[in-house]
Amino acid sequence: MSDSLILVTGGAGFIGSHLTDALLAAGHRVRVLDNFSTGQRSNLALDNPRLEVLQGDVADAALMRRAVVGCQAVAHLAAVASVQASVDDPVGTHQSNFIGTLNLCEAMREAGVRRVVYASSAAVYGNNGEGVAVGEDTPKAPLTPYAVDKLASEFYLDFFQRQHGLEPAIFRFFNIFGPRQDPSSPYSGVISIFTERALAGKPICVFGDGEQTRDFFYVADLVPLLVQALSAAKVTSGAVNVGHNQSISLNQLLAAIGEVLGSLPAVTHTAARAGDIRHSRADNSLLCQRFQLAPATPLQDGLARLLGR
Ligand code: NAD
Ligand code: UD2
Repeated sequence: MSDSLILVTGGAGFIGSHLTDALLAAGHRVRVLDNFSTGQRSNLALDNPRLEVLQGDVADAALMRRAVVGCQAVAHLAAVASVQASVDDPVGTHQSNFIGTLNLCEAMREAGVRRVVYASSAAVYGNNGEGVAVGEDTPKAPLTPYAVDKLASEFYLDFFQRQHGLEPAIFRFFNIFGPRQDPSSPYSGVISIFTERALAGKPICVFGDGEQTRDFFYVADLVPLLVQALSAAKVTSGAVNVGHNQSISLNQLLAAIGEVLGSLPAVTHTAARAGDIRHSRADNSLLCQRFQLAPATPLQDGLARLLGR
């Protein structure tokens, strides 16, 4: 399928733009559909003749019908990725995070496009499985509109698979990090915030004692998994966690940033975020079983690339 056309919704965003680069490098044609709410044109190789950009909204059903025409497969990454934004505006984010998925399913059914890779989230587990490696069968506890829409999207993809032969490959991302992750909101990924502030010599604020842990996953390790799912001969139903089954505390993260840069700005501590998950780690045995997982980029190396060292 090397020169086939792939639709990447949210392709101008952090993860979507890395996927788009990889697909173009592999010889594919890529159609990016993005409303540029958080995505940037500067993330895209706009001079590549194999790249087509559609500016618009996944909530626009007619646009979605046009967007899938001629596509071999779709990577559906467009979403309001901020959990806090979904809490502040559940109705608005629902248009992007749920109606967008439903529009895509209908458009794919009509056009006879089957394969779709979907970006779900560890948020579907809520606080369940906290402190252990969370397996995919862990009872779901979506605690925010963001998580509810992700889980509902998963269920709809499953329905379209059973009813209409759609081929969804659903990934539940844990904490992805790397270049192009937008650090501008207080709710941006912690690594994007800490590294931006460290580079600028601005104080870093840790919420709580810094002993909370996350399973950080470098974006360049994620992209080949998405590419495999787009092109595999068949997909197996059921969502798959994306993590390394490794716990890194924020204090360890800060030490690693300090090592890469040679120094750190002042680090202050404030109250832990209300409802913050203390420990989040993926059981990734299903991921390892279903996909070729290259050795993890060590945190230090990912940080060095992000920090331009
Ligand atoms: P991002 O904000 O950089 O990318 C999202 C992209 O979608 C942006 O380019 C944005 O402009 C676009 N978009 C948003 N709403 C849209 C709409 N209604 N119509 C068209 N385009 C729209 O975020 P990201 O971190 O790259 O996230 C990509 C996907 O992965 C999202 O679905 C997110 O929920 C999911 N995810 C990310 C993480 C993570 O750690 N980054 C974790 C779990 C899940
Ligand atoms: C991540 C995802 C979220 C959802 C959730 C599911 C991101 C940005 N968020 O939330 O979408 O999928 O996982 O469980 O990927 N922190 C600080 N200082 C800061 C910013 C953050 O101490 O300036 C702390 C924060 O309180 C938390 C940790 O860093 O303990 C990680 O925060 P995060 O927002 O990067 O990610 P998380 O796991 O809360």
